[in-house]
Amino acid sequence: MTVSEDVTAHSTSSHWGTYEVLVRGGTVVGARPDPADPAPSPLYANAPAAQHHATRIARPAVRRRWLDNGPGPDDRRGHPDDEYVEVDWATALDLLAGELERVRREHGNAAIYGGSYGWASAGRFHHSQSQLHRFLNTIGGYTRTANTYSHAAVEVLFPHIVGLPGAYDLLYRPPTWEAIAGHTDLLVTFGGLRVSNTWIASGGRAAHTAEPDMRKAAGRGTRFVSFSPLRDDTLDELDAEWLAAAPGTDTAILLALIHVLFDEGLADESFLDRYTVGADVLRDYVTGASDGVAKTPEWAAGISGVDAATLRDLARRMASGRTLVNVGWSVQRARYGEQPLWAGLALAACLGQIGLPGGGFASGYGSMGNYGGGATPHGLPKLPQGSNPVDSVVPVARVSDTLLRPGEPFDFNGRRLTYPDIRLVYWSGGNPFHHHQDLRRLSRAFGRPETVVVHETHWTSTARHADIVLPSTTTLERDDIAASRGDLRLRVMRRVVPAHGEARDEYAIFTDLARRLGVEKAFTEGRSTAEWLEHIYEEWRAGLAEPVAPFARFWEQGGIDMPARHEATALFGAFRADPRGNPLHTPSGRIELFSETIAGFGYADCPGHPVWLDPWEGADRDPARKWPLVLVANQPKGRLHSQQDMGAHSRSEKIAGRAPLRVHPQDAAARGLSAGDVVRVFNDRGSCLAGVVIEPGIRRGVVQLSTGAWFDPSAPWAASCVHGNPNVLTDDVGTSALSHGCTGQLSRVEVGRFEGELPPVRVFDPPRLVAGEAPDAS
Ligand SMILES: Nc1nc2c(c(=O)[nH]1)N[C@H]1C(S)=C(S)[C@@H](COP(=O)(O)OP(=O)(O)OC[C@H]3O[C@@H](n4cnc5c(=O)[nH]c(N)nc54)[C@H](O)[C@@H]3O)O[C@H]1N2
Ligand SMILES: Nc1nc2c(c(=O)[nH]1)N[C@H]1C(S)=C(S)[C@@H](COP(=O)(O)OP(=O)(O)OC[C@H]3O[C@@H](n4cnc5c(=O)[nH]c(N)nc54)[C@H](O)[C@@H]3O)O[C@H]1N2
Ligand SMILES: [Mo]
Repeated sequence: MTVSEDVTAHSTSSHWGTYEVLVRGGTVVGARPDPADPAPSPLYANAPAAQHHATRIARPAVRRRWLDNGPGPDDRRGHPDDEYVEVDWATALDLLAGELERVRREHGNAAIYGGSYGWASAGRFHHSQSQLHRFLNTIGGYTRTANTYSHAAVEVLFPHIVGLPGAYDLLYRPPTWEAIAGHTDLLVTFGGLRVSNTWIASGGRAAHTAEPDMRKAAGRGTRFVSFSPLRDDTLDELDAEWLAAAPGTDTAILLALIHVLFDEGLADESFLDRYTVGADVLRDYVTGASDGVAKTPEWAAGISGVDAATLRDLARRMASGRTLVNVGWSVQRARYGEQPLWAGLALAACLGQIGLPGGGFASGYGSMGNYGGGATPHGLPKLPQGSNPVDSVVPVARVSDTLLRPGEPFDFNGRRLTYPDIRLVYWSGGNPFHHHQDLRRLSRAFGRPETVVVHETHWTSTARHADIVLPSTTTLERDDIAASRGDLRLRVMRRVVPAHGEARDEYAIFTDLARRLGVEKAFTEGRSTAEWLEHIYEEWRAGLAEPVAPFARFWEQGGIDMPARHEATALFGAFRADPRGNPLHTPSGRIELFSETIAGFGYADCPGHPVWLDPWEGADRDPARKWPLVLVANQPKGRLHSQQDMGAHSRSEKIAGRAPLRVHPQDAAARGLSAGDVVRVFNDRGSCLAGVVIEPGIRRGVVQLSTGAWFDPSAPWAASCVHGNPNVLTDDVGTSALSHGCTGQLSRVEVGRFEGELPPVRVFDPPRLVAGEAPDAS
């Protein structure tokens, strides 16, 4: 569409939704929301600066030290002054193919760490991880990773206690917002309903519907209670009751609510008898019969800071109408993160409304844009990844342990596994130097392998830890198909600008590598990109019950509306209607409030029923140095994770170029801090700089620094990260031996004004690049 004489507008798609980019002469000069989106996310405004930024990778590059010394451990990986030699594609791919060949021959395919966790970009075909996994499977497999950073505890715990597919239904087919508006009297959420998080859905959503849906539910009379350290975790218009509990104490609150239900005869005993096992164990625990500690509201008040009368009253209100309990993903992204999930399900079971429309338990409202947006009975077009012949797996958030502890055994979900001996790390479409905990430890871990390979669009901190860096195109530079799970529309994403520098599509890169390794045909199946797009679409279309347009028409039209959507059935409705005929796939066929399986694992950090475990005990409660503030490292509202951090919208939130740190006025006053000050946030693990924002709507004693500022270790005398990445402060420990989920949400810190000369942020400058000659073959 022509906007002015020389500017055209093009629709594109991203994890933060569809939007339009404005292009002049092959350059993105602007962006604007999709006019059809009822509540567009402001993140589109990051695209223009990011697309042509100085940190775009223009040519393949090889770390000087790796070129000179050959493969091997190197503690200098990630050093801000390291030099990269730019080489041509043939040279880079020859080097990489030779190295993959060597590692496979000398150490076997399990020595390749190929999990490559990360969000990459929207697009069903050029999806980085699918491309990488398909390629690695074609050459004999790799060490993969299990589960996600988002909600590993949900993924591992729920199959035990509600079975499969119940656990998937809980994640992907919860009550719709429409069902909530129609049936739910009270939605009690732990971890808020953060609107900025609903801007995101993996693969992008055709329209942002969560915020208008929340408003609609409020308008139809649904009341909201939000347990959260941040007031703005719920939209003002919801008029939610904000209960600013101490972070990490949700389980104590949930147990106290259960205590009231048992104590006052409000628990639905017939539901517990008919649909659950272990209610007696749970009762003995909350009343204190089994451990001498009654989990009363007074007990929980002492732990959480929410007063007992409020909790008692809330339990009664929950029992008096249709109630939905939501435990947001953030709450499980902390030590013992399985417990609030299990306790939340147990509370919903005691209320007896699981399986009723708009009632029961959920985990994900306010965490992702498509949660509650309805489900579709069919999947999405996708690139087949083949199968991995190597049986080597590690929990995704144990990446540093994997690299630092080869050969060491560890427990994981009832299995005893051993960390593989990784020689080559291959990452494409993720930024572990944004996403993982204790980044200084991760940096040491990345010093261990012999070779690190990264495909990236930009010189992220992860790319700067790599020996071989290959430039990938962005979504604006290639044709693709976009949609997220449960989406309303499958969209065409057309290429709108030429590739930056010599950047290439992942598919082209892997095709050339596969050719060098003698497996081109197996990788490509003889198809070009255009043929693959048509193929995956037609494969998908063939599986649909209703007819949709053939590929040519889909492409021509720019998209199709998604066929048949599921009837809004209640989650676990069939089980409720006939528990014998439709048992859950758990050992008992019921909801397990006590799990013999989990108890049998013998994990002190995740016993056989929900329990209160203090997340700080033995962790950050160093008696000698009590860190007084709890740091909440939640999702950034200015961008998706670390993506497009140099974009206009993301930068507009920074203070003196640093990530914003929100501080309660009294905590600020106690430290002599004012708005706009640059501070050092620190603990035993590291420190980062940040800019102060005074925020009355935060629980006292809590500070908030969202994730995703690009990790900048260029001035270690000032701070481990001068830009404000909270993962220099977080503890690299899993939720428990059950799921080993990410615990990055919470840590303990102190904050003080930064004194001295403020070091510049250097991470938005490219690294030292020199033009290379092809290395000699010797
Ligand atoms: N402290 C703390 N840490 C956390 C969390 C937390 O709550 N607290 N949350 C965690 C969660 S839930 C998640 S999901 C993770 C997210 O962590 P990541 O998913 O790793 O973060 P992203 O910044 O999205 O990284 C994606 C990378 O892919 C690159 N990319 C984009 N398109 C392409 C492409 O086409 N090809 C290639 N090769 N690369 C591309 C981008 O430039 C970017 O660097 O962070 C986790 N980390
Ligand atoms: N804009 C934007 N949206 C995103 C993302 C992004 O990077 N940017 N990332 C996406 C991804 S990959 C994921 S997995 C989801 C994650 O979705 P969530 O995990 O739900 O999101 P968070 O923002 O990490 O946390 C939500 C809120 O939980 C509260 N909270 C933290 N700790 C506690 C606690 O102990 N108890 C209680 N009751 N509340 C607590 C915090 O105040 C925080 O704002 O977000 C998605 N949405
Ligand atoms: Mo996530």
